Amino acid sequence: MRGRFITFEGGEGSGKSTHAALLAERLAALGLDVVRTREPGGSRGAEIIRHILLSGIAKPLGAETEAMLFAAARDDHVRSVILPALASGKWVVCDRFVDSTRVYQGVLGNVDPKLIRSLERVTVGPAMPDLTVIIDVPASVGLARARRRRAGDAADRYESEAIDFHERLRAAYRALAAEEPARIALVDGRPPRDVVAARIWEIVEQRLAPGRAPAIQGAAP
Ligand code: Z5A
Repeated sequence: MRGRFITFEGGEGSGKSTHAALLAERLAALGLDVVRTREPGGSRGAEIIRHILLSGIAKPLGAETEAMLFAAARDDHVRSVILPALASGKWVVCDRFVDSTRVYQGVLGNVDPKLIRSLERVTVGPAMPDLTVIIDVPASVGLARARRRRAGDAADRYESEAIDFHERLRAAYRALAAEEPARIALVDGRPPRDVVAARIWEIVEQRLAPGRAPAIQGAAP
């Protein structure tokens, strides 16, 4: 039986990595075999492209080229990690996926929606997420968390964008959630971590019933 595919989305510092890790642990505690991964990256080839993208050296080439680089990374990740895991019944929890391209390159970067859709068709194919959790926080909250976490290290290519960029990003994610309520759940990321984690777990239970999924033999009880 095919495993389930859950993605986390949201702005910088919203808590995606934190909650992807907590959810993966909780699913594993049920005896499910879970692969936790991220984008850009998650596979050998995609991690090389991640380095190029987050360093900012591709920014002068324009949003269209960046969209194609994210797509190239996704193609490698989907084929070499996500689809094989799902096919063997594993659950996959991924920090960012296709909605990041829709929002960052599509909405914020003004890349032609036709190109975004074509890239999606080629790279995602049958790997559309069963559930996407968008963690919603005001830009000021997310950026403050990200700043605290990096404690003096340099801001990356996206964190150094102006606050207005991050507010537009938030609005674009909220619009996506309204467009696709069957796949996407919007979760308020402002409360304390355990409150947000409990809300996410409630959504996962309601929509995907992990307790009734067959555990993979040999996985932890
Ligand atoms: N990108 C793109 O443009 N197009 C694409 O197709 C894809 C990506 C796939 C990846 O950056 C960048 O690539 C991303 C979009 C672009 N850029 N941005 N922005 P990344 O992977 O380096 O960074 P990120 O994805 O933005 O993640 P992040 O900055 O690491 O944030 P996060 O994962 O959402 O947050 P976190 O690490 O879980 O939490 C941040 C801190 O807040 C941390 O210290 C936590 O302990 C704390 N935290 C978490 N939750 C709470 C609560 N509830 N209360 C208080 N503190 C909390």
